[in-house]
Amino acid sequence: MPEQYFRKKQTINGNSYFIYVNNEKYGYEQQYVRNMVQIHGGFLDTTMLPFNEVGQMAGVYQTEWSWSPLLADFDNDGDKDLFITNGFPKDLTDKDFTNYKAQVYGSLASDEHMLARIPIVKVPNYAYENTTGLQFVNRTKDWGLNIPSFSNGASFVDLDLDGDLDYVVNNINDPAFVYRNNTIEKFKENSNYLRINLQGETPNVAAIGAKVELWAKGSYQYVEKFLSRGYISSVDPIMHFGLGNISEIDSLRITWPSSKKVTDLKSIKVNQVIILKESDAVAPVVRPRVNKLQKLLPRLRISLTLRILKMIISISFKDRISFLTSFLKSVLEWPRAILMEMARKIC
Ligand SMILES: [Ca+2]
Ligand SMILES: [Ca+2]
Ligand SMILES: [Ca+2]
Repeated sequence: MPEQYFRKKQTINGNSYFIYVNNEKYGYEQQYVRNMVQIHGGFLDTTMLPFNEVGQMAGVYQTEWSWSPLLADFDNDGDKDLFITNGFPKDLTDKDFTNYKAQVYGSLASDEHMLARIPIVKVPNYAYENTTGLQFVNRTKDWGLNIPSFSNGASFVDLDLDGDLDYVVNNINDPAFVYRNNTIEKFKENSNYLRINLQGETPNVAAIGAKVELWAKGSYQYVEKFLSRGYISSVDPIMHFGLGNISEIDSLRITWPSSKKVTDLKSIKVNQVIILKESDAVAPVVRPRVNKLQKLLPRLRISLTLRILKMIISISFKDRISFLTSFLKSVLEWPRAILMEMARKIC
């Protein structure tokens, strides 16, 4: 979806009232033409919770016809920023064009005539700085991306090996962009980093799917190694962690994808590239799983007993009978797992 009001009206169809009503009636979600950001809702025990769509809250929902969204820590402050490529040499979604085509193509106008009249969308790509984890501010001009282009594939990689991620963009009908990142040069004291070169065992020598967890001064970063990103593109195989002004990493854990072995490191110096091999990893120490229900039950029993006694003391005899009846009814509606566990404890 375009950012400008005029272009929104130029490219987005009006909504049909009947389609809107029928979507509601038959349980379909309404369709919105804009970028979506789906946040994983986490797990409740082993059940995966629904995703939450936060594109508008994140402030990244309108970036024109977009191709490669790349999340990486470009300013080395510990959170992932977002770069998005866009552009369309022949914009077939333009409503003026589609209306014109419907009137003349096939009867009055030739292919050549129509092709020459398809509008172009040569607009700058977008750069967003992550400010609060889930919210972003537009840094397109500040970070030098304000150049109109037809951009598709893109990649981040530390080309000059100085510790910040540079940015390469493929363009149609123009030379590629190669952006040098000046973060380290300008803000050396607050741009610490750690880069990790994972070497897996055959056949997964690139350790695709490895999980890396990093703890440093109360902060936590988690990355899974996958190189295919954005639109038909691959990114730097060396994993990059920005660390701001943190001078030492407390601990680091790599969980290797093939063997499920782990590598644990403590007190790691920043501003370096470390090479880690799956052949040096060890089997993880398995800790007994704490049953949440077992932890909850004693508290639940005490709380319930106190509440029931308080209620019984404070009401009349007639009301006590009524209360106990309704209480027993409500107990029968508790989750089966809790009832079974309580019955097992009593027996
Ligand atoms: Ca950042
Ligand atoms: Ca660099
Ligand atoms: Ca640099």
